[in-house]
Formats: sequence, structure tokens, C-alpha cells
Amino acid sequence: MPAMKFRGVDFLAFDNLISDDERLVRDTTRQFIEENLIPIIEECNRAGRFPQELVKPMAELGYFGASLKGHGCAGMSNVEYGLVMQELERGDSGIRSFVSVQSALVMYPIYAFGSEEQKRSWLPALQKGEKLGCFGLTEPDFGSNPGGMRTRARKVGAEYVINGEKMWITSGSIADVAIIWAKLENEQESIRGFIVETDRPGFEADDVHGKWSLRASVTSGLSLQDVHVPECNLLPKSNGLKSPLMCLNQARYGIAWGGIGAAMACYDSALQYSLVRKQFRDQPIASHQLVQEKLAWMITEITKGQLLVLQVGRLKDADKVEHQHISMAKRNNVWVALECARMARDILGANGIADDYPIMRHMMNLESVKTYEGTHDIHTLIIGSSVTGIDAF
Ligand code: TGC
Ligand code: FAD
Repeated sequence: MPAMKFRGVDFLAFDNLISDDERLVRDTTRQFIEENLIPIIEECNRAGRFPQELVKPMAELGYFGASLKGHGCAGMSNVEYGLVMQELERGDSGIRSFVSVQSALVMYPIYAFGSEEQKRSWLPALQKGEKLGCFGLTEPDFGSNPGGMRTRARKVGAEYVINGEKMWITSGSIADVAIIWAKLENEQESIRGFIVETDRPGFEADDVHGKWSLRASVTSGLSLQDVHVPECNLLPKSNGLKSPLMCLNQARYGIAWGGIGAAMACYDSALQYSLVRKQFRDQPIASHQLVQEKLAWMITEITKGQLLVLQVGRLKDADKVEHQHISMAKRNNVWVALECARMARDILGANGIADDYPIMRHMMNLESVKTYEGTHDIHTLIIGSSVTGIDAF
């Protein structure tokens, strides 16, 4: 039984809540993914290959730094940007990850914390995909607690000398530039961001092999040993842990939309399959109450997730979003997506484990998405802290 074409998921007239422009952006991205990613993604997943050939076309569609203004960026609204992320992740979480990192974790910090000169020299090239970036916050011993980082930057004359290890870095070995977060070697030990060109002596990136998740995305460890950068590579407006956390807000927001995309892919595959697969009395499995219960759960949770992230997007467009709102959307929508993937896999029976269908790939990817950008449980604690006023980290 061949996998069937994705038909979109809209149970509660979601399309009435978005504008013509927003629909156009979504539909253009859906078509791009259908024509360019779907035909190659299973091969990429098997081979552990990032489809780098899609970088240029995605740049041309304005996906990099899409919600930033000026410097060649598309200036999309946050809802438009979110719909792009939804469609990318409907294809594969790895491709959405790549765009998240390039946009939210590399272009955004330069945009928000950089000098005019830094913006001029980096943003247009990153927007065009001529330069690729990565974001180094996590370290081998500091994941959920990045404030404990060991990476240090020492001021020596007109340079900074950076030493440290970063781990689990998306796009690490294909990046031309890394945004590296380090503590200054001074009394305050404040965390600052640095633009580090990856061809500087002392900088190395080694890929993580043997991943069962995000196989179409590059994940690397970074080693910085006495890497010298000129003082003009410091992001002048970065100041403390709050700065990288502000970047994470941008990326977590995109993931919250992306989760819905992956959930839609799994739900639609399972629904279509259940209508044609027959078991007992020559009836489609969709006629069994227990299968319907799973489909009903999935469509209800996807619909709630769509409304949640749309409201977060509207608040973000009105400059009224708070980071705990984004945590709620990331936590909920990735959890929903993973549950949908597990239920959809179940509905497909044995076929569910084969890569003739996208479900198992999404399920494996979503295990990473649940962990990165703040684990599910860390977001639980962020929401808990917000409603009680008590940090329980
Ligand atoms: P804490 O003392 O709570 O906070 C330090 C300062 O930051 C403020 N703050 C935030 N500001 C903006 N946005 C946020 N989301 C913020 N969260 C906190 C806070 O108000 C404080 O400000 P100030 O003015 O008082 O200094 O910091 P903490 O050390 O207790 O840690 C808090 C915690 C656990 C929430 C935080 O560290 C955290 O979020 N941990 C999770 C780490 C994480 O998400 N890492 C992601 C790495 S990047 C990645 O995974 C990329 S995957 C990309 C892909 O492939 O798609
Ligand atoms: P840990 O922090 O060791 O957590 C392990 C477990 O303990 C989790 O279940 C967690 O919820 C729980 N836990 C931890 N602290 C608490 C607490 N206080 N209370 C209750 N439970 C707790 N990082 C980057 O900087 N850049 C990237 O580009 C990037 N890309 C990534 C790509 C992939 C594929 C993956 C898997 C990770 C990536 N990361 C990246 C790292 C990611 O952000 C971290 O993995 C994540 O923040 C969790 O850290 P950890 O893996 O060290 O888990």
C-alpha cells in the first residue's frame, strides 16, 4: 500500500483565522516541501545526509531570517514565519531545525545584539544561504543548565581568546560561522556572545555519528582551543544568560509550529491508511471504535495545538508575548506530536515501522525535539515558576 499525498489538516476552520497572505506563505511552503523534500527525505534519513541542495532554494523563498526586517530579510509576520516552520517540519524536523538555527539562533543574535557593522557584514550573506551558521550554548556537562558553562573568553590586547567545548550543535561542521556563548574571564564572569569564523585556528567540529533521530540534520561537537577573535567579534549588546535565552525564545516559537506540522503528517497518514486497510469482515480498520478513538484524540489535540500556537504568534506580532507563553506552546505541541506519531504508528501496524511511510521517522525526530531547546520537563518548570513565582529548577 503506497504512502498517500498529504492533504492538510483543518478540523475547526483554522484557515478562517489566518489572512490570505498567511495562507499563501503556508501553501507555497507546502508545495516546496512536497516537490523538493518529500521525494528525497527517506533516502537522506537512511544515509544520514543533510539535503544541502535545498539551502539555495530555501534562501530564495526568504526562509532564512524570515521575520527579521531589512538586510535582505523577508520581513514576514511571526504567524507567517510560524506557518513556514509548520510546513518544513511536516516534511522533516531536520530541515526545520536547520532553518531554525540559521534564522533564530544565528541571524537573530546578530540582529538583536550585533553592531551595525556586524549586521552589514553577516546578515545578507546568511539570508542568501551563502554563509551557514551554528549556535554553541550547550556543553558536554551543561545542557538544561547553560548558566554553568565552562567556556571562557579572555581579553588579550585587542583580541579575545576563547577556550571550551560545545556539544550537540546543529549544523556545527557545515557552518562558516558559530555564535559561541562564553563567560568573560573577569570578576563578573558575565556570559557574552561571540561571532567565531569556523576557519580560525583552534576551532574544530566533529560530527556525532550513530544518531537514531534527526538523521537528515548535521549534529556536531565543537572544540575551541585558544581561538583568537578580534574584539569587534564580540556581540556588543549581549549581556548575561538572558541574551542566549532570548534567542531560544525565537527558536522555541518556531518549534511549537513545527510540532503541529509533524503531528499533521502522522495523523493524515494514519487516517488515509485506516480507510483503506481492511481487517475482520472485510471492513476498513477505520470502522473499529478503538481506531476512531485514536484518530479523535489526534485531531482534537492537533486542533488545540493550532489554536495555542496561533494565539502565541498573534501575541508575538503584537509584541506582547512572554517567554512562558512560548514554553507552553513548545512543550504542548511537541508532546502532542510525539503522541500522535506513536498512535499513528500503531494504526499502521507493521507498516508503521517501515520508511515507506513518514511516521517512524517523525517519531524518532521528535524524541530530539522533545529534548532540545529546553526539555519537556524544563518547560514544565518554566510554566510552574511563572504561575507560582517559585523556581523549581
Ligand atoms: P534564570 O536566572 O532563570 O534566568 C537568567 C535571566 O534570564 C531571564 N530569562 C529569560 N529571558 C528571556 N527569555 C527567556 N526564555 C528567559 N528565561 C529566563 C531571567 O529573567 C533572568 O533575567 P535577569 O534579568 O534576572 O538576569 O536562569 P537559570 O540559570 O536559573 O536557568 C533557567 C532555565 C532553566 C529556564 C534556562 O537556563 C533554560 O531555559 N534551560 C534550557 C536550556 C536550553 O533550552 N538550551 C537550548 C540550547 S540550543 C538548542 O537546543 C538548539 S536546537 C536547535 C534546532 O536544531 O532546532
Ligand atoms: P540534561 O540537562 O542532562 O537533562 C537530562 C534529563 O534531566 C532531562 O530529562 C531533563 O528534563 C532532566 N532535568 C535536568 N535538570 C532538571 C531539573 N532541574 N529538574 C527536573 N529535571 C531535570 N544545543 C545548542 O546549544 N545548540 C544546538 O544547535 C543544539 N542542537 C541540538 C540538536 C540535537 C539533535 C540535540 C539532541 C540537542 C541539541 N542541543 C543543542 C542540545 C540541547 O539543547 C540539550 O540536549 C538540552 O538542552 C538538554 O540538555 P542535556 O541533553 O544535557 O540533558
